[in-house]
Amino acid sequence: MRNNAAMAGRRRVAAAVASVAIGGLLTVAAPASAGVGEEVLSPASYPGMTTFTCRTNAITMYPGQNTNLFSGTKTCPNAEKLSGPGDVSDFAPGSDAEGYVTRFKPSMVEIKPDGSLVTPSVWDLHLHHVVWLAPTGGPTFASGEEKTIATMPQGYGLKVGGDANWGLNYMLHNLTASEDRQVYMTWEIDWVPETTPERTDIQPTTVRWLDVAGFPQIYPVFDAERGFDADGDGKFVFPDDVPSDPSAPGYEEREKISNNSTWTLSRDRTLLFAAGHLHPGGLSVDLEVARDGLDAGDVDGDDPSEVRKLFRSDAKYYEPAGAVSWDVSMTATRRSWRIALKQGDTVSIDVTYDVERASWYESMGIMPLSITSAADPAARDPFEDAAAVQAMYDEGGILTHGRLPENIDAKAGKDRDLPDPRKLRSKGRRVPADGITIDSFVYSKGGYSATRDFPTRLMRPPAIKPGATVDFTNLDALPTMSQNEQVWHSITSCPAPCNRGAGIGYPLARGKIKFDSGQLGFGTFASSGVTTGSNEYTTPPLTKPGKTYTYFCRIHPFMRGSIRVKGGKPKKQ
Ligand SMILES: [Cu+2]
Repeated sequence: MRNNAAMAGRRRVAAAVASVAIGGLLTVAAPASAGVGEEVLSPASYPGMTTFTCRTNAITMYPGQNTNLFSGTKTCPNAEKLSGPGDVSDFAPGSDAEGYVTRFKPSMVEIKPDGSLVTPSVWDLHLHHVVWLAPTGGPTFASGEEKTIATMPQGYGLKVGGDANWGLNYMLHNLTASEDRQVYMTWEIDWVPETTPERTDIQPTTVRWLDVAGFPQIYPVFDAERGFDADGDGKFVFPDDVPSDPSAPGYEEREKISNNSTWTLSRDRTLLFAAGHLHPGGLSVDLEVARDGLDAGDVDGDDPSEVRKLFRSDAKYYEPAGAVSWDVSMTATRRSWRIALKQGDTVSIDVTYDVERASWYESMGIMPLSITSAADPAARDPFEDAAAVQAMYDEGGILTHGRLPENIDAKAGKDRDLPDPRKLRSKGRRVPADGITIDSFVYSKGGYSATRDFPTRLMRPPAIKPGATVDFTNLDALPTMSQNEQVWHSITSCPAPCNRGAGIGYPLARGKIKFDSGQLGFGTFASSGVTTGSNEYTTPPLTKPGKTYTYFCRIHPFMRGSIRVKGGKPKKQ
């Protein structure tokens, strides 16, 4: 069954190599505050409100892991009080206490060998996504790297039992080959206990989850690639820009479009809070509503006068390079934002990616809406009071927190003093007849790690004839291995020299010839959509004589390789 005793040994070597890349783990320092004068959303407050931290039990991070997993949790496991009059007994096993969650702040910490807790950097370990599935069913709170804080407006909260059972869907990501590390997923909540008689100062909310690429996909992603912008504006809007012509670029994304990007209301509702989630390259998540009127059509939104914009959740990128990293916060709706909708209205979202600078694979576009059935006098109807709703839209959103030190992509693009692969001699090296393998986080031949002092002789590009394709086999993921033992890698083209430090913002997927293998491996259950279900991949033809093509692994971006096209006549296609 396990053929990986030797594999584990080889991994340890790779881990040693990778530890060079991840040296200086504790270097994160900047405060997690908003910039000077930067406005952030303030939480509501109530008599009896208490702030707790909650966390999972320890979760082991495997070398290179990127699995999509499910488990159970509670409202506030391992609760500790931070402030307020309450106590942790509300969350004890068997507790029949009920209350309202009015603020939810997610994160993840690493348990260091000395027991201290450190929030890991995004280029090392990251919380790629976590979704809390409410006891009543359905996704409710969620987080990606941007760690948006869900804060309900004054007068509203999610009502739940203190000892209620929740589900947890999480994808934690180890960008390195390091082993034997453990993390907690953490969440801080503002908790307002229910009283007898019941409180009148707070109304229950529910969450409606909008997802452009969700159900039936369990791993709700699509690709936003260079060239998908049919109008050449550098932006790809999903799902609106997905072509219906099978020959047009991006048509293959059509099958990823989910009905969950829209929601038709079965009764009147008020929208209270919204914030978008997207990935690097993403610019905004947009929310609008359609109401059918007295026009010829019978489809919601078939007449522009029947559509109103409700909110744009903007990605605020802090790093100078812009929309290429996880150094981002999302705007949420302001406290005054209240939208009254009617039965039959259809709300929908779309997400916009910048596809001019790079291709963005496995991208998301999600916006959970907090809603209530209670009548709110401050709510405005987008059709009966269009000016008021337009004003809310024009005012724009507000951040829920400032720049997070752990999201600063400190390693990306740093000079590692590696030679330019284009300038290295091949010295008679050829791509082997059976192709290039990936073994212990290294592409052989011509593979290198973006670490200082990587041996130049190993970096020499192997050669192929013009127009040839190259086969890759990922030996770190064999069908005989369990999911935790596998390491999924991609082969993704990057522009030469592709020899600088690894991070989310470097390298970028924008090689001269566009290719990406997807994650090579054999994921099971919720991870089956994460991998390609194969550990083999063949590149498109590499055409230009004299050119050196570079590539990297999107999952472990310190992994690089190059191939040179050399000699011979171009191969007939
Ligand atoms: Cu990899």
